[in-house]
Amino acid sequence: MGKTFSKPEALSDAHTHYCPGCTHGIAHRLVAEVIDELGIRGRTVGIAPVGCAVMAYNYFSCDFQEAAHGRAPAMATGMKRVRPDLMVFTYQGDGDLASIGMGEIIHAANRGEKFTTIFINNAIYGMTGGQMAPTTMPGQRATTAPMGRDVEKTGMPIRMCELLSSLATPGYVERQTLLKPKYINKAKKAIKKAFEYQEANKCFSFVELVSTCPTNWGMTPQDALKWAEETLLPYYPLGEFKSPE
Ligand SMILES: Cc1ncc(C[n+]2csc(CCOP(=O)(O)OP(=O)(O)O)c2C)c(N)n1
Ligand code: SF4
Repeated sequence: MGKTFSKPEALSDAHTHYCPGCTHGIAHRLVAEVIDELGIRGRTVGIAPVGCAVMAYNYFSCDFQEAAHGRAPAMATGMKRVRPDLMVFTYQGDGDLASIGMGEIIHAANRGEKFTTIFINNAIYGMTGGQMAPTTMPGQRATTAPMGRDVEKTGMPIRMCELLSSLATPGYVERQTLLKPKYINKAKKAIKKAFEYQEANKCFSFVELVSTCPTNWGMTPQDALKWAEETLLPYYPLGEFKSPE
């Protein structure tokens, strides 16, 4: 009997620690499928964030490094400059990338560093228990905003794709989501494109994936998908924001 479904080689046999309904696992799988399809596992290095994906190095079966909080783009810069033959990607949450590491990502993108960033936007700090992130929606409750995000005091949520695509340096910037199969297919295409631009030595490449955190949103996995589609997608529109072509 033919095999119709299997685990990508670029994923290890480890069971993940992600909560039920969390989309980190889907994002891992898509990245691993792309690594397999491009045949680059032996020369790919991932850089894990601080956040729920901190143990990504256990879940992928390619080389991995762990960066200090928000510093993955700096580590990727060094690695890619010293070994341009490697395929280097960072995998970062919104607290890690858009708050603590905001300076790192803006400057790496503006320098046009030729690595790929996978940005998981779940509108909250997941690992540490649901604090407000720069991406938290107006009125969305967080442990540090128990009455909901007050935009008078904290400003509006930061849209990373819009921000990065405003830089004059050429780059590839796309936002997709993992909320439904139809979106997941598009997310994989974007991830593949990002790796292909890196392989062609074209530009910095950035894929944002609008994701869920049912645990810290205080929702069931089903309600989290619905809430994200109704609330996050109108504010975080999907599509390609910038391409080097
Ligand atoms: C400099 C620094 N600040 C804060 C922390 C604590 N910390 C660890 S994980 C985390 C939240 C990460 O959230 P996010 O990046 O959104 O990823 P998620 O867990 O949601 O996937 C924080 C604040 C830290 N380790 N180092
Ligand atoms: S806390 Fe949120 S982001 Fe972290 S594993 Fe659980 S659902 Fe996923």
